[in-house]
Amino acid sequence: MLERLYRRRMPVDDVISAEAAKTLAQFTHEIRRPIGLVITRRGAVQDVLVGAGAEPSATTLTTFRASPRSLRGLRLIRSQLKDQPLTQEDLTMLGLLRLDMIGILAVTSKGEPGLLSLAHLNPPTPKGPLYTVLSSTLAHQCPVKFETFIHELETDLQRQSGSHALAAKQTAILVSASPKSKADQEERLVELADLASSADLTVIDRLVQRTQSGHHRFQLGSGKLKDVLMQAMQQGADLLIFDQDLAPGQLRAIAEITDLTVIDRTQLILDIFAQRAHSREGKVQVELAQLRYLLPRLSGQGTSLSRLGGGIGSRGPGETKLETDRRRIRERIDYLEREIEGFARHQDQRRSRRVRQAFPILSIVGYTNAGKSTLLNVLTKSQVSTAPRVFETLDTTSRRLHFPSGKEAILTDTVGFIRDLPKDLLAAFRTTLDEMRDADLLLHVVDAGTKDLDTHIASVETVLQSLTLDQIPRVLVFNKCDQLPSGQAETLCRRYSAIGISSLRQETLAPLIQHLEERLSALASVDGSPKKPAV
Ligand SMILES: Nc1nc2c(ncn2[C@@H]2O[C@H](COP(=O)(O)OP(=O)(O)OP(=O)(O)O)[C@@H](O)[C@H]2O)c(=O)[nH]1
Ligand SMILES: [Mg+2]
Repeated sequence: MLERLYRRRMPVDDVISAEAAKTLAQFTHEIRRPIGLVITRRGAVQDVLVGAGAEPSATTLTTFRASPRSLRGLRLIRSQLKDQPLTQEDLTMLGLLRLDMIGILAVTSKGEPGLLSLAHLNPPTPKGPLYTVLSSTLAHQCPVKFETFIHELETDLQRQSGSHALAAKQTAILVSASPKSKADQEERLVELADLASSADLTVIDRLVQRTQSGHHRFQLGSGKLKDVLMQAMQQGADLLIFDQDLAPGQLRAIAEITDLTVIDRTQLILDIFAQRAHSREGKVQVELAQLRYLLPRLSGQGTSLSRLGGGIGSRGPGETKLETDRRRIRERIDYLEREIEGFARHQDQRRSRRVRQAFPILSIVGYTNAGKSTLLNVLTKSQVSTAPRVFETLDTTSRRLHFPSGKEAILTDTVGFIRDLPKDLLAAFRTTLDEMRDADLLLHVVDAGTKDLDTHIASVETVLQSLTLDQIPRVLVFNKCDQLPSGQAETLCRRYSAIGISSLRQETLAPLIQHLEERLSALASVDGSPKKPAV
């Protein structure tokens, strides 16, 4: 019986043809249940959904994908036995699925088509309403010329997004949902915003939600999540970034209800690493971490693979490989692991060469953006790239350091740390981080001006411990002291037993250089190691 609904193609300018409305009303009357018609722009019925609970979803409609800048190309007209207006749920569905239109057709007690209520989305604006509800009319008197109408609406949508396109940057909304206090969460979002801008994204909004613990399905309640998604759509955001790690199941559940790209902090960090990796070793390590992250998140059918795998902009060395299936990903992981073992062997040879050179080794470690590379540059007159963004450096650089006394040492700079460093990334960067094992002394560089001084210090300590590098003697160096009010740097340094410097000002470095030389001499005389005669 329902086949009759499928067979007929409607004129493209009818929201629903008088004939289809009649058939729909008749069937609804007979089976006493609502029926939904999913209709394409060409007027064909793509799907018939029977029953009150039957709803289309982002995954069932994947043949028609929608972006924040376009509509889905499908409209939903649902019959209803009672004469009721469009509900909030209908309007949420309109927004989340980016349907061309949603409509409710009331069915009279005689089984004839009654009033038709329609709603459509508006072009995104920061404050304006997301949708417009049109006044109801009888189905055959509906004044909307559908094809013309939808063409104009899409033109408006694209014009709106034109301004975004000029900026050539993707836009993101940051979301935090956890039982922690709002203040704590907001503070973490400051760092997430740094990460986002470091990935070349423009952050257009931040949303914080204090949850009871245990929103297992979506990280936050489903009603709230839908609100957040609707806001994101309204503002024309390209992606939503959660500060909390999303479990594979959560990501899948979210992908069911929206086309919007939703990622978590870990994936953002992986994406930044992918953008920054230049050396072969760096690229391999990042790809390995990306694939390990991806593997448990494949949904099986692979439909959402491209949406999850590509990260923000489908960038990175793993990009094309991410389209392959699970087995091939496993093989690739094995292959990359072997390649990394090769790097490790090569590294051993490099190391033993350096040890033969018999210079003491100083390794700079610290939170990302603390000024590590700047310090290496100024101490060794080098030109390692520095930038006011996180994870500028991924590879290890070693340079000769000449002390005023004429003695020499090797100074190395490497990848920075961050709190909750993704464990896959830490594991993948083992070979890079292992270079620090040879250090005689670690220079722990801290941005003295940061508000989260203690968190930064503790995060670095945690990473050092997890790499079992915490046995190596350490010097705490407070950098960027030029940014502190006078006197404060001294107080801080005293409190933490640190040495204060500003890497941008050569003249502030003398005490540090002197301290390093003394420490190295002391170390050499303590262990009496013949391999470090230079100091
Ligand atoms: N005001 C001030 N800025 C500094 C100082 N040292 C470094 N910077 C700036 O801080 C930013 C980060 O410096 P980098 O040397 O790239 O930091 P990093 O620790 O190597 O960062 P990653 O490699 O990303 O982990 C750059 O914009 C530097 O110019 C300093 O002493 N004072
Ligand atoms: Mg650096």
